[in-house]
Amino acid sequence: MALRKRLTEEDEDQLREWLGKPDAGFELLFKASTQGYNSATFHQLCNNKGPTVTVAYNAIGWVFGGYASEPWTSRGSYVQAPDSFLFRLSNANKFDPLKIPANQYVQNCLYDLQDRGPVFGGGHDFQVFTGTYQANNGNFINANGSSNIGYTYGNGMGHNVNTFCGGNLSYLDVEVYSIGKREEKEVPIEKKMLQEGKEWRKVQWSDEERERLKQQVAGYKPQVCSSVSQVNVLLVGQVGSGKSSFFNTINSIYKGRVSSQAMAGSQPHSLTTRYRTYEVRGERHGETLCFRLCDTMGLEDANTGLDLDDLPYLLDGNVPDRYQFNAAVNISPATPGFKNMAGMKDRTHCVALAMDICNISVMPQGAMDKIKTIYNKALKRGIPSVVLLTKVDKACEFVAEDLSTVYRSRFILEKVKEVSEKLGLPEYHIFPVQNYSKQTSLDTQIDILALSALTQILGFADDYLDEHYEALATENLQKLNVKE
Ligand SMILES: Nc1nc2c(ncn2[C@@H]2O[C@H](COP(=O)(O)OP(=O)(O)OP(=O)(O)O)[C@@H](O)[C@H]2O)c(=O)[nH]1
Ligand SMILES: [Mg+2]
Repeated sequence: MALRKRLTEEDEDQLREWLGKPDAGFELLFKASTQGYNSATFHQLCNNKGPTVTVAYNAIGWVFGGYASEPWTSRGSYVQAPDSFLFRLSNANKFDPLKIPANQYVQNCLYDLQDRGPVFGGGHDFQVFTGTYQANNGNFINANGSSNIGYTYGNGMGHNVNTFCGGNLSYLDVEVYSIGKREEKEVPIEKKMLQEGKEWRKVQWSDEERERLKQQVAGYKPQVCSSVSQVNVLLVGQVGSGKSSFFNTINSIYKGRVSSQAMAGSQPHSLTTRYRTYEVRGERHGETLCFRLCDTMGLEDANTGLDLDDLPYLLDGNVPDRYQFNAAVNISPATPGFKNMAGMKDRTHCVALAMDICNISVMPQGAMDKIKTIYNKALKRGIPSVVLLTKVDKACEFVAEDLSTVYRSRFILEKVKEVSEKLGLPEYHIFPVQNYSKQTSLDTQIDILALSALTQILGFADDYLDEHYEALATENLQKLNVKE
């Protein structure tokens, strides 16, 4: 069974620095908490392995130990190893790391006896343990360790058992590492970034750009026909994918504060149970902007959630605002408020499929199939679809810290490609976004990303109107109503 290292990456870096070996790797040879505080086992596993590092972890969270520049071999004597040193690594008290060199009686640097664990120094400056104690598996153990700094190590430097290990030799663990070549670790894709300047989409991250996009969206008017004064964007997607939050994000931008008009939150079942056709008011004159964001109940795996049989009516604009979704009864012309005479102005002009970026790869096939079905139903009507890839802040640490790195993230790029492939949707219809979720004030970068997505959505809605100009002119919608 592979032993699990307790030594942190940060502490390894510190040891590399002290050793002057940036390429040093630390291979765990012996771990007392699982193999026992057993001197014979220590020698069996650590003898003749070259220089070693012994690291102790005590009951008050201090990490300390010694570097043996010569190998252990059970010589039965002291060993001259002047490059050896004792050390204290970062610890619970956040002291600076400390290196205590061998500066006196260097012929006594190591005491290499078969019936003792590692012993450093002629005064037994640090005797890690002696004899045999059982494995303590995460409990603390007093294994007869002792420390008497200042004989071989740190002579005249003022160090003692308190500065070395907080005066505590009750161990959580003791580990011994050999020093080899550092393994090239595979960097997980979540941490891979493209170089600056190599973004896969170009965005200007400035207040001016936010303002420009904001004005562009506020000034948007459907191009083709005066009968459509607002385009309808249908938000659909799995429960919790961020549909309502996307509306809240756009609404916040124009309200000038983080707003939560649409209920958003994490629940096993959809928090949104009513169909809502949200409008957004412009900041300056309070005029209604020329789009509606139509929020729906979330898709679920089983027979709950949005029923795909209701979808044609949503696409065709038959469903009244505030319609209460009902798992037991599908929408039909008998539904109260059903808009029988739905015209071009009522229809969906663009479908926005909200998908949580962290779920893409683990999404059950059934859920992906539902999204595909929605996309295909829209496609049959000629309605364009986009994907809002939400929660990008949860996908990568560096994106969480600085959203302007979103187009340098390989992980996000990979997800865009994955979604594009799974749905058969071009990549330029897929928009990574971060919705307001925990922020209390507006954020330029969040706004730029959301507004960029929205300007594209409005453009696609215009394309749809352009394409169906003829039907629009005659309101001959019959051929557009596929009802499937
Ligand atoms: N960190 C983060 N959280 C988000 C983001 N978008 C949404 N959330 C959170 O995810 C949860 C679900 O968001 P909602 O907007 O309610 O999702 P929904 O798709 O409307 O869900 P239902 O109405 O239940 O189907 C909420 O707790 C949001 O705050 C995002 O981009 N980043
Ligand atoms: Mg919702």
